[in-house]
Amino acid sequence: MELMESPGTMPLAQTRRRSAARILLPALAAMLSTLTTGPVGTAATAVAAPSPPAPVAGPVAAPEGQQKWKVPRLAVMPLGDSITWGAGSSTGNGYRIALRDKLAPHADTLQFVGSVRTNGADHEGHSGWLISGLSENIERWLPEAGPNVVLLHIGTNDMDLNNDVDGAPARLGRLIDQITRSAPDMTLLVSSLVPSQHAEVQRRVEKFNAEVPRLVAERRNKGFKVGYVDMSAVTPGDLKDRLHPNDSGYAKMANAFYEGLARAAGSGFVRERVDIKPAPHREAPLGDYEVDISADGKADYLVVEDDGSVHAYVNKGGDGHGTWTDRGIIATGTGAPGNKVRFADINNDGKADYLVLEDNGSVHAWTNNGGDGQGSWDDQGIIATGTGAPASKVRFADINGDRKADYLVLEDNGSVHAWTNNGGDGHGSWDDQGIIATGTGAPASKVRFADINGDRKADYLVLQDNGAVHVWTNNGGDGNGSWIDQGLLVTRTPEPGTSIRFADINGDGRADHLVVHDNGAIDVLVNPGGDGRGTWADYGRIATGAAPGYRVRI
Ligand SMILES: [Ca+2]
Ligand SMILES: [Ca+2]
Ligand SMILES: [Ca+2]
Ligand SMILES: [Ca+2]
Repeated sequence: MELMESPGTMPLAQTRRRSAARILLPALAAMLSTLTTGPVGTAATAVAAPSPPAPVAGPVAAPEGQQKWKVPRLAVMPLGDSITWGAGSSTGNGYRIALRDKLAPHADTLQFVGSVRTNGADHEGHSGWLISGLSENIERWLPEAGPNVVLLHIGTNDMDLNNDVDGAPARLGRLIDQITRSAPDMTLLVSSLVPSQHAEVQRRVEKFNAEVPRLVAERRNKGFKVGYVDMSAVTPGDLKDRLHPNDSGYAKMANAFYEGLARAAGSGFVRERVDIKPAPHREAPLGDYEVDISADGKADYLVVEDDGSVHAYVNKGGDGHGTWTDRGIIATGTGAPGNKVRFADINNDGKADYLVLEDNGSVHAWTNNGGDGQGSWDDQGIIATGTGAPASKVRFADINGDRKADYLVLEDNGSVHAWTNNGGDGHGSWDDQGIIATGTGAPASKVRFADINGDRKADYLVLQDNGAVHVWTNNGGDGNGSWIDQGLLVTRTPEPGTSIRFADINGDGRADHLVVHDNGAIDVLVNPGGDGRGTWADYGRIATGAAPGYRVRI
């Protein structure tokens, strides 16, 4: 009996918790080393709305428990940085648990939602993040989590790092606009920033805070359900360090968001269900080659998180063809973000290795000894210093059939410069083969490397707009045996929100045609063998999806 845990049936909680565990940056952790709990005073309830006037409660709200508002459903997304995460609070939950308890009597169903999972007080609080970091991710987080209320507190790191402080209000405005465009009926509460104990940072905070009510009012006047929440009840005495509230500060934040939400509900802002636009299509980084971690010749399904950690599902043939085996977390990450991670076998043991490709094209390798818990990873250090070409042009593929992935620089015009792998820097060097392909006129974004004819040498594939794949098999490459034009070998009608990849699913040594959907599901056409000219067999959906497609490597 095979494990029935296909990618589609696996919850993501484990990997997400792992992401959360890394959230405290060392610098922050150091700052938080001393406990400076302030007096827990009477929670202030200052709430100001620029317009319209508060219908439920005035500037001084009714005492807790006396507000009678009720909504059918609240799915609340706390959104921000380490202050939303809860750094500095004794529970690690910041304002979230207190707010959840206050809201519970007011909603038939109440959830806190977000990709950071913490015991029912889930959120999108990301330590150290700037306004721009939220902008890069919010259009993906919203449809994944499905909130009807977003609570936003962001900008502290921009202030602390003096990151274009003058431009910060405009960046906040753009973030607000992203949310309202994604979900016009969303209730969005934007708060001013809690203070800093650092005088210079506090000066920036005050300047930023002065702009927030205007940003909110402008959107409110256009009809969006955006409200302002004043955090001025939190004073420097409510901080545990120079940036983060202590428990009394977080209690005041909970009160302020509670009052803001009460006003929003009283205004009829809160919609039980809101339509959220699907996340925009996003492609996984290119450059992986033969992502087989188990050395059985079948490509495995890996999910790479932002922190570089890897969850593996080993391919037993795929759904309906042998299922997948959940290997759990096989790598915890190296500190490099997931978008710098690549997989390719650099040492000819059949197991894909963990590579960190820096922006300058240098490569740090950890060879695969089985992965965490099954033999670990061996740090090989820097195996390539780069060629001057940026990471965006670097692909890995075995072009000479020695089962060691080679280093390719693919120019925008499709030409390829290859360095064959002799062990890598400090392990036997690289051999410069010069330009091995001059390109076909198709841009680099359309080029894939995969072994179509099973001779172990990576072939040159070009995706056509109509879904056809043009194949040039590798006969050694230009100047070393040329390329053989095989014409169009496989065609599949293009679908929006998908990416096309090639991987050997059934272990016959020939790359198959994969459609990877934005939800991580995979449809496969299997290579008929020989020269690839037969009928590619439709295996249908071999994975139902364990993570967004751009996180999936296969
Ligand atoms: Ca495998
Ligand atoms: Ca290897
Ligand atoms: Ca090679
Ligand atoms: Ca080949």
